[in-house]
Amino acid sequence: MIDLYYAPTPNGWKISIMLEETSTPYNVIPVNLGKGDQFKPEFLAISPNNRMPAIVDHKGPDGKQVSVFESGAILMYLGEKTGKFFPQTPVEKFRVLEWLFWQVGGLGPMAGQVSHFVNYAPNFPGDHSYATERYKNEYDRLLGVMDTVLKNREYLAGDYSIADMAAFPWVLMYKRFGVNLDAFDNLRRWFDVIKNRPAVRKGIDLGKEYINPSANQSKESLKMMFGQTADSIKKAAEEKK
Ligand SMILES: N[C@@H](CCC(=O)N[C@@H](CS)C(=O)NCC(=O)O)C(=O)O
Repeated sequence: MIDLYYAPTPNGWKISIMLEETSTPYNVIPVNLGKGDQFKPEFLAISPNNRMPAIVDHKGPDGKQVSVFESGAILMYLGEKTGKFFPQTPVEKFRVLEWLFWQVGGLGPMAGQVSHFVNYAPNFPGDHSYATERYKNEYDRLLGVMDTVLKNREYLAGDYSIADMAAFPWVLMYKRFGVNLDAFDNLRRWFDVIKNRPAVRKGIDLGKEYINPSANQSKESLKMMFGQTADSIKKAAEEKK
């Protein structure tokens, strides 16, 4: 059995989708980010970056327990464990890895910044227009990269793979970022096909009941999420002991 440390956000959905796609049995351990569960010492022992998702596989390689943090690493782990959606032949494997790394190093962080400046920064004083525009443009550029590639391929790396599962949740959020997909016909086709996969729908629905938008915008939550420093994490972890 796999324990999934989870909150219903794009990074969490990548893993719930993969677990559903591969019919892997799992047990959800909710991580309430607005309440600071990510600073609990027992969580930091698994995920030292105080971010979810993370997993613990009680029957890892050689039957031993293993934990994995970082969504890209978790997708690779599950792909290797199940033998699904992550081809192991050299050329196909690196096609998938190109797009997986593109997502975890580019699309995810840039979309995360769009989300921050569109949805959260207005709670803080100052003019955020330069940063908002900068990240919206970069998100748009990255959507354009996908659209171009998807002109000649059904999925990012050829066949449906962990690379698509990584990218999809960050496209799913486009409306919340004040963006539309009108200029991207190929991306739209890809998006609609993936959105209608039953396992994707199940993965995205996981933990819907934990979403509490007003709690996310409370003063305490905002400070918890966006006021983090090395020192504040140490203090929060001490308090959670
Ligand atoms: N690079 C990480 C990013 C994970 C991440 O940013 N998770 C967010 C939620 S989407 C989180 O746990 N935030 C907690 C916090 O900011 O304290 C991954 O891909 O797993």
